[in-house]
Amino acid sequence: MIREDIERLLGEIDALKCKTQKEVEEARVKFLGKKGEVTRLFEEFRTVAPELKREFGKTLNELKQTAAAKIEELKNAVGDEAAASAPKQDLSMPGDPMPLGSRHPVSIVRQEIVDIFRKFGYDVSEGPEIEDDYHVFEALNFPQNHPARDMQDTFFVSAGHLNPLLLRTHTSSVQVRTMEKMPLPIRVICPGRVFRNEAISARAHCIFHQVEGLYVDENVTFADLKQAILLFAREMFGAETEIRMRPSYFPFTEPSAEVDVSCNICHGKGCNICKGTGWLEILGCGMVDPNVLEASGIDSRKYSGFAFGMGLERIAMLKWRVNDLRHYFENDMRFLSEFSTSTEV
Ligand code: 2U9
Repeated sequence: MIREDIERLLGEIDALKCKTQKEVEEARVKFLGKKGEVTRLFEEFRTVAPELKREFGKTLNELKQTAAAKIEELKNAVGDEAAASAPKQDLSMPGDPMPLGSRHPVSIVRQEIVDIFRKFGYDVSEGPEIEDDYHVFEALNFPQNHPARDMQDTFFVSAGHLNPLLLRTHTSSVQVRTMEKMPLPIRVICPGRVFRNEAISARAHCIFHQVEGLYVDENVTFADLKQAILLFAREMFGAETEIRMRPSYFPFTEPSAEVDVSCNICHGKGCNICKGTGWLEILGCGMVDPNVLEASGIDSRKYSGFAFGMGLERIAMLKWRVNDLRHYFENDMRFLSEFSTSTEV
């Protein structure tokens, strides 16, 4: 009885054909599953007379191995059939092109300014956005009662002690750190993000970007400052550009000035960008106050310096005639994709 069953099953297994993985699995269950035919024969084997056990044991094991091998063979073959019937792919076809992004207008302007000053021999330095009161205010000659030191104007990270931590309100702190650790002469520009506690509007934001510059050496004069700013303005806004300086006040420079460039839209005739004046304000500057040099350990009788600072959003607004500062922070793709330039990678 068991002998006939083994022979019948060997014939069935040999003739087995499957088209799908599902059919292979059904065949596996039929022969080798817990209640499958081969498994059932192993149970029947227990009742075989002892003198026949050796012979049947061997053939039963062979049957099990044959079934397992056949199932494995079918599993692989059916897999191949599925792959063969899959749609043909041409792997040499070019991929779908990915649209190139464009650089943010503030990054474009920063890069232009950095490139100009590098050409003039300036190093570039960056520093921490979370700073201490000393490097943002104290070392820069801000009096104790200056409004910038107020919670209304500055974001404090920690308060209640002598040198609280705060979000820097200008990148001048990077120049202070440069003066503390670098040998003279110093020629450095410091691009970076700054924070002021301002209500957000078309003309003000609580975050913006600056590039500040500092030059300290023996015999640095206001004439050097004026020439540096003129050369910068002509590189940045065109060779015909003129500058004018108006007296101003900053705690860290004396004397101080605000700088306008001639309007390159109306060339002095007066337009709505320059509000009919023929001039556009682009930066502030001045001779570094001797107190500021001394605070960082520089002898103000031997050395002098000039410094300047500009807001990048403002320069970008003039360059592309953007009328609302908030566009720079909203990441609206319709706005950002206007600024593709040849400098992109
Ligand atoms: C040191 C000494 C002096 C940096 C300067 C300005 C003038 C200035 C404003 C422009 C527009 C800030 O972004 S803005 O609001 N900046 O007018 N900044 S002089 O003077 C320094 C810096 C560092 C050690």
